Amino acid sequence: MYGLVNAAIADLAREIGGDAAWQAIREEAGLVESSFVGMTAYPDELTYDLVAAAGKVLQMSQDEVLRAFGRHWVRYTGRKGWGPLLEAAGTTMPEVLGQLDALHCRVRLMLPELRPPSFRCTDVTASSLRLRYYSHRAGLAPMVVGLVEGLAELLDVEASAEAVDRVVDADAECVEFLVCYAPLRARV
Ligand code: 1MF
Repeated sequence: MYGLVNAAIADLAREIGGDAAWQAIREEAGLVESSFVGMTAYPDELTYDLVAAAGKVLQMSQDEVLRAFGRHWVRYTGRKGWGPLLEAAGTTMPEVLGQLDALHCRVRLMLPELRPPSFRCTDVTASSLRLRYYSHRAGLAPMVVGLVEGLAELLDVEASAEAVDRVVDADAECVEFLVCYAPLRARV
């Protein structure tokens, strides 16, 4: 994945456990690099190794690391200048979630090696929707729960996501989430 992802993991680790924790994670993952170039593509294995090492060092389960990472990703990319990209996607949960593929298309114009997941919304009501997540990568679904929580923070609404169905392949994954959010108010 692009270096921005690994840099966000490093930033999260430092936020939780300080620089000592990040150095321990680097060592545990056998990482040679001391920093990442945001727009350079790194092997996915590196990211998986970092998540595993972070779990060990920070004494969190893989699911907890992935969920914390998802939440952090929205904050971190916002801080790094990508906030407007997300803000342009909409102002409500269903709007933003429905625009994620278009958003990734735009990023892909700059980063041809991007392999973004695909998100599809169905059964949209004023307070819930079903979100299908199709990924080229296996095992990252807990991250989506955090991404939804991060978006909720950004949009200043209450929201939650819970996996309700999944189909897993060796190298791909499709998970359906039930996403609940504070009821949308009719616009005046
Ligand atoms: O293939 C990739 O390298 C890749 C990297 C990041 C694919 C997707 C993503 C973003 N995605 C991370 C989890 C992927 C899990 C999976 O593969 O199943 C999160 C997608 C997402 C979901 C909900 C809400 C917001 C989301 O992300 C918004 C977003 C997406 C991409 C970027 C920023 C915000 C982005 C921006 C610049 C990048 C890379 C990604 O790289 C640069 C470019 C120029 C200068 C510096 C960095």
